[in-house]
Amino acid sequence: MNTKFYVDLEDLYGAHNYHPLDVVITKGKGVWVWDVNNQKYLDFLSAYSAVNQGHCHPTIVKALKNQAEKLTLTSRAFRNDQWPMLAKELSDLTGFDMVLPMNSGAEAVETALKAARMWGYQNKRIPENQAEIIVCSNNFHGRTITIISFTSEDLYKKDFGPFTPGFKMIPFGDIEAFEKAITPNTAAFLVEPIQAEAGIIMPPDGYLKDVKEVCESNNVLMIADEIQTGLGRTGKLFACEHEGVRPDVLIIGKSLGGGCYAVSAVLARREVLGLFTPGSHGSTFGANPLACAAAREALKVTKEEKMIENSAELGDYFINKLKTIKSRHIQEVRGKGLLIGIELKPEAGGARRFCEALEQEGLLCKETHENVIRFAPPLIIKKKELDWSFKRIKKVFKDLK
Ligand code: IF1
Repeated sequence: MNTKFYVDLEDLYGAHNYHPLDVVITKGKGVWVWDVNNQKYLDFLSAYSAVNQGHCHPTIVKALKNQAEKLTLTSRAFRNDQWPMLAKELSDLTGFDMVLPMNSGAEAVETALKAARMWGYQNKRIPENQAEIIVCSNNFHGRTITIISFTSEDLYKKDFGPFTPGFKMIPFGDIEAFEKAITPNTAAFLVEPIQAEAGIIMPPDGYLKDVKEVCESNNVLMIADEIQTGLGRTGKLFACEHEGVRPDVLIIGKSLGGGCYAVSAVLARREVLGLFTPGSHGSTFGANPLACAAAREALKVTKEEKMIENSAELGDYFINKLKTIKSRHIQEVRGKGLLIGIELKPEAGGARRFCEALEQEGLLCKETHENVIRFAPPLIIKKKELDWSFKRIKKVFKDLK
């Protein structure tokens, strides 16, 4: 079966809420994937950082298989023997007291927002239904109606109203705007330590530290969405650590499932997550044994195989190498660890054509917005594979007029 067969089938029966590159992948191993024509590509996106540990990581697959043959789903009506282990291991790894497990990233964000509002009412005595949560412009936190209620991107919200009230938007990186936006009814500030979807936007130095201080002095919770930046992507376990900051509430997802399964979680102190009572929140699949087995092994190999160190070291190496490319198309190369963006000049003709050219060279990347090419290979990538990729990137910048 060739590519066209699958593309036509997908376009006929599948909703068109995406515009994927026309490469039909059928197999993956480590940093490599193969399409239905047996063409081999290096995956330079890692499913938006959900495949940090590489495709079909052998011990994660093994953990999944073993668990699948034993027990897959109990719901939370009963207990299972995997969830308590994952909860403890996550707490040990991160230092947070408690964990609330969900499945998708958006669900975990929703959970964090609920936790923050509940904390606001019960702890801060905010009058009923008056809680405010501050967010940043150009944020990306998911696709539910509440989450798109506070997006600044029209495309994400057009025709999906009416929207959820209770959110206030300020510019990312502007600490004064944040201080000004706080009222006695402010429960929390929700922020990505690096705005990935917005184009790998880094905040000014010291921003997260200032945010944490302002939160503390105003009794406002700092919620960090590390769904994409967490678990090693930026060269630290969490991107907030680059500034020595521990948020009050931390949201993780994506590669928590080891690229095999949808697993997300909210982590916080007992004072916050301890407010949930039976019936106040839940999910049929949250903390299911398969998810927990995958996540446990995903965390284990992330640590044991030194993926975080690799991300820091090779990220630095690669960013510096990319900066040596001399091209009139390039505005800026920026990033942390293996979360890297090349911003093109407005007149470069858009990032999409560069991604299509890179695909021809065997490198799968994705544009973000008009003008940024995003590079986010699995964290297990080796120096020689980055050198291989660099050659192709350099060639594409030379070839494209
Ligand atoms: C898509 C983007 C990346 C996220 C942060 C929450 C979520 C995401 C910081 C929601 C999800 C994904 C969603 C996916 C594409 C991808 C994405 F371009 F859309 F923004 F990675 F940059 N917080 N990001 O990055 O997690 O519910 O999807 O599990 O929507 O196509 P989810």
